Amino acid sequence: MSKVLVIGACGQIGSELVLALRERHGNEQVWASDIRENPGEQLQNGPYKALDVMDRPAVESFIREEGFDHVYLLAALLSATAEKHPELAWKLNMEGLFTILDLAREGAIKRIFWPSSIAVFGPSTPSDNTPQETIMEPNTVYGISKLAGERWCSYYHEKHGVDVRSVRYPGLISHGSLPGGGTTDYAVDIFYHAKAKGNYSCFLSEKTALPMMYMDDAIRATLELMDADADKLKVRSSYNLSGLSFTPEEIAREIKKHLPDFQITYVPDFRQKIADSWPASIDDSAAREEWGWNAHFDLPEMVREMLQFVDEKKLFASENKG
Ligand code: AKB
Repeated sequence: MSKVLVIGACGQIGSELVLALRERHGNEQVWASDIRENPGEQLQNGPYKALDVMDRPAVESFIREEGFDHVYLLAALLSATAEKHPELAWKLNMEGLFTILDLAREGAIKRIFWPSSIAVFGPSTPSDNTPQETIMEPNTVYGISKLAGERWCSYYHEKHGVDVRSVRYPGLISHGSLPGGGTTDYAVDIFYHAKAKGNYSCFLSEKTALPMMYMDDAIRATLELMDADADKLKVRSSYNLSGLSFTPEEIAREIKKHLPDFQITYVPDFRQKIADSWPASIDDSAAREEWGWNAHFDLPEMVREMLQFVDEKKLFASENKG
């Protein structure tokens, strides 16, 4: 049984990953950590530490004191928020990574998971079935930080033998928590609005195809990669990962099969330009060949589950908070 730390545990991925890890390793073995003082109800079933990932001395002394086998470093500013706060995004997305890579180099952590994103690709990347290795010229702050992070992961692995593993997550769709600052958030938002109000004003245009994935698949991918034999893994930057690919128009059509009165309108904002710079679909054959990756959820199944489980009261609660 491994002792595990998840940094950024209160976010969209973290809140579900912690629960999955606690089921595997036991609640007491899996520490959740985030900048918030209190983790909220969902993560109360195990230990929690309030930590600012940019406070290197605090992170170092906590990890050295507790001693962790595996650290999942999820804290980051996503693409849309990062464009509004470029300096903070660069600082947050890079500093925590260096702290964790250095601790692993010194032997204080055995294995790291650090997420990259389809944002590492840019307008000059081939957009359909984007290969694992291709032109990478991201033009967003978030994408630049993720690409730099990938290069550092690969460097620490080659030079210092650090066992760091990563996937390039597509847009993630889940019902556990509301989205937070991404360009692909529309594909989560749409379900809350469909259930609560019967209509949705989409900030991307109807034909914008993007790679997406249902959270169950994303959690499984993360755990499978962390379980894989180290000698099978040839990619130590980050693996392409594919689940679904659809446009706002296509997901709206699927939702209408369940909610025939649902209406969608399109009012693209600054996030359209970010989305236009990203691939439409991803070739994940390296992940399939090297560690047996295979997505399970298709669009109809994902939409069915989301409409079943999304709690639209969360939307009203977040609107009332302002
Ligand atoms: C975002 O939209 O910023 C993220 C991502 C694709 O990494 N969901």
